[in-house]
Amino acid sequence: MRKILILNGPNLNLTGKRQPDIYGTTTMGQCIEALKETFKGRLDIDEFQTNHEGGIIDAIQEAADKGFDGIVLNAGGYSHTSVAIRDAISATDIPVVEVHISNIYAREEFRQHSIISPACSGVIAGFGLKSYELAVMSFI
Ligand code: CA2
Repeated sequence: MRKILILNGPNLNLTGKRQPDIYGTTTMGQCIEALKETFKGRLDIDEFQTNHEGGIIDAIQEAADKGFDGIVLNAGGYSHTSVAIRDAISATDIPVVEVHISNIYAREEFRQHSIISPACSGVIAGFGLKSYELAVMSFI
Protein backbone atom coordinates (compact mmCIF):
# COMPACT_ATOMS: atom_id res chain seq x y z
CA MET A 1 0.00 0.00 0.00
CA ARG A 2 1.28 3.49 -0.88
CA LYS A 3 2.38 5.65 2.03
CA ILE A 4 1.51 9.37 1.95
CA LEU A 5 2.84 12.09 4.25
CA ILE A 6 0.62 15.05 5.04
CA LEU A 7 3.11 17.76 5.91
CA ASN A 8 1.70 20.87 7.58
CA GLY A 9 3.67 24.04 8.19
CA PRO A 10 3.33 27.00 10.56
CA ASN A 11 0.06 27.76 12.32
CA LEU A 12 -1.83 24.89 10.76
CA ASN A 13 -2.14 23.40 14.26
CA LEU A 14 -4.56 26.31 14.90
CA THR A 15 -7.00 25.19 12.21
CA GLY A 16 -10.51 24.89 13.64
CA LYS A 17 -9.49 26.89 16.69
CA ARG A 18 -8.94 30.43 15.27
CA GLN A 19 -10.24 32.45 12.27
CA PRO A 20 -13.08 29.99 11.45
CA ASP A 21 -14.36 32.36 8.74
CA ILE A 22 -11.23 31.59 6.69
CA TYR A 23 -10.10 28.16 7.89
CA GLY A 24 -13.37 26.54 9.08
CA THR A 25 -14.27 24.88 12.39
CA THR A 26 -12.88 21.38 11.86
CA THR A 27 -9.55 20.79 13.60
CA MET A 28 -6.54 19.39 11.75
CA GLY A 29 -6.70 16.33 14.01
CA GLN A 30 -10.29 15.68 12.95
CA CYS A 31 -9.33 16.23 9.30
CA ILE A 32 -6.50 13.66 9.49
CA GLU A 33 -8.71 11.08 11.25
CA ALA A 34 -11.37 11.53 8.54
CA LEU A 35 -8.74 11.11 5.79
CA LYS A 36 -7.41 7.91 7.39
CA GLU A 37 -10.99 6.56 7.47
CA THR A 38 -11.78 7.64 3.88
CA PHE A 39 -8.62 6.06 2.44
CA LYS A 40 -8.52 3.00 4.75
CA GLY A 41 -7.18 -0.04 2.87
CA ARG A 42 -6.09 2.12 -0.08
CA LEU A 43 -3.42 4.48 1.30
CA ASP A 44 -1.36 4.59 4.47
CA ILE A 45 -1.59 8.19 5.74
CA ASP A 46 0.73 9.88 8.26
CA GLU A 47 0.76 13.53 9.35
CA PHE A 48 3.52 15.81 10.61
CA GLN A 49 3.15 19.48 11.59
CA THR A 50 5.93 21.91 12.40
CA ASN A 51 6.08 25.66 12.87
CA HIS A 52 9.70 25.71 11.65
CA GLU A 53 11.00 26.12 8.10
CA GLY A 54 13.91 23.74 8.71
CA GLY A 55 11.51 21.13 10.08
CA ILE A 56 9.60 21.17 6.81
CA ILE A 57 12.87 20.80 4.86
CA ASP A 58 14.05 17.91 7.08
CA ALA A 59 10.71 16.13 6.64
CA ILE A 60 10.86 16.50 2.84
CA GLN A 61 14.47 15.25 2.74
CA GLU A 62 13.69 12.25 4.97
CA ALA A 63 10.34 11.25 3.44
CA ALA A 64 11.64 8.95 0.68
CA ASP A 65 13.98 7.11 3.09
CA LYS A 66 11.08 6.63 5.49
CA GLY A 67 9.16 4.86 2.73
CA PHE A 68 6.76 7.61 1.74
CA ASP A 69 5.60 7.55 -1.89
CA GLY A 70 4.30 11.12 -1.91
CA ILE A 71 3.80 14.27 0.13
CA VAL A 72 0.77 16.52 0.48
CA LEU A 73 2.32 19.80 1.59
CA ASN A 74 0.71 22.86 3.11
CA ALA A 75 3.74 25.02 3.81
CA GLY A 76 1.47 27.77 5.22
CA GLY A 77 3.00 31.25 5.02
CA TYR A 78 6.32 29.78 3.83
CA SER A 79 4.61 28.90 0.54
CA HIS A 80 4.97 32.55 -0.40
CA THR A 81 8.56 33.09 0.73
CA SER A 82 10.73 30.00 1.03
CA VAL A 83 13.36 29.34 -1.64
CA ALA A 84 14.80 26.69 0.72
CA ILE A 85 11.55 24.68 0.83
CA ARG A 86 11.26 24.94 -2.95
CA ASP A 87 14.83 23.62 -3.28
CA ALA A 88 14.00 20.67 -0.99
CA ILE A 89 10.93 19.84 -3.10
CA SER A 90 13.03 19.99 -6.28
CA ALA A 91 15.63 17.69 -4.71
CA THR A 92 13.29 14.91 -3.57
CA ASP A 93 12.49 11.96 -5.82
CA ILE A 94 8.89 11.67 -4.65
CA PRO A 95 5.99 13.84 -5.86
CA VAL A 96 4.86 16.75 -3.70
CA VAL A 97 1.32 18.11 -4.07
CA GLU A 98 0.87 21.64 -2.74
CA VAL A 99 -2.35 22.26 -0.86
CA HIS A 100 -4.08 25.32 0.61
CA ILE A 101 -7.23 25.49 2.66
CA SER A 102 -8.11 28.94 1.39
CA ASN A 103 -8.17 30.23 -2.17
CA ILE A 104 -4.87 32.10 -2.01
CA TYR A 105 -5.69 33.83 -5.33
CA ALA A 106 -8.72 35.54 -3.76
CA ARG A 107 -6.79 36.87 -0.77
CA GLU A 108 -4.17 39.56 -0.12
CA GLU A 109 -1.71 40.19 -2.93
CA PHE A 110 1.23 38.76 -0.95
CA ARG A 111 -0.58 35.39 -0.76
CA GLN A 112 -1.40 35.25 -4.45
CA HIS A 113 2.03 33.99 -5.44
CA SER A 114 3.41 30.67 -4.28
CA ILE A 115 7.17 30.34 -4.65
CA ILE A 116 6.98 26.55 -4.23
CA SER A 117 4.34 25.78 -6.90
CA PRO A 118 6.73 25.31 -9.86
CA ALA A 119 8.56 22.55 -7.95
CA CYS A 120 5.34 20.70 -7.06
CA SER A 121 3.60 18.10 -9.18
CA GLY A 122 0.21 19.77 -8.63
CA VAL A 123 -1.62 22.42 -6.62
CA ILE A 124 -5.01 22.38 -4.92
CA ALA A 125 -6.38 25.45 -3.15
CA GLY A 126 -9.62 26.90 -1.94
CA PHE A 127 -11.77 23.93 -0.92
CA GLY A 128 -11.35 24.24 2.81
CA LEU A 129 -10.06 21.08 4.49
CA LYS A 130 -11.51 19.16 1.53
CA SER A 131 -8.42 20.42 -0.36
CA TYR A 132 -6.47 17.75 1.57
CA GLU A 133 -8.83 14.98 0.47
CA LEU A 134 -8.58 16.10 -3.17
CA ALA A 135 -4.78 16.21 -2.92
CA VAL A 136 -4.58 12.74 -1.32
CA MET A 137 -6.94 11.44 -4.01
CA SER A 138 -4.32 12.33 -6.62
CA PHE A 139 -2.15 9.48 -5.25
CA ILE A 140 -4.83 6.80 -5.90
O1 CA2 B 1 -4.89 28.53 2.94
C1 CA2 B 1 -3.91 27.92 3.40
O2 CA2 B 1 -3.90 26.72 3.61
C2 CA2 B 1 -2.66 28.71 3.80
O3 CA2 B 1 -1.52 27.92 3.46
C3 CA2 B 1 -2.74 28.89 5.30
C4 CA2 B 1 -1.62 29.74 5.87
C5 CA2 B 1 -1.48 31.06 5.11
O4 CA2 B 1 -0.35 31.77 5.57
C6 CA2 B 1 -1.36 30.83 3.62
O5 CA2 B 1 -1.29 32.08 2.97
C7 CA2 B 1 -2.53 30.04 3.09
C8 CA2 B 1 -1.91 30.05 7.35
C9 CA2 B 1 -1.86 28.80 8.18
C10 CA2 B 1 -3.08 28.68 9.01
O6 CA2 B 1 -3.12 29.71 9.97
C11 CA2 B 1 -4.19 29.73 10.80
C12 CA2 B 1 -4.27 30.81 11.64
C13 CA2 B 1 -5.32 30.90 12.51
C14 CA2 B 1 -6.28 29.89 12.54
C15 CA2 B 1 -6.18 28.80 11.70
C16 CA2 B 1 -5.13 28.71 10.83
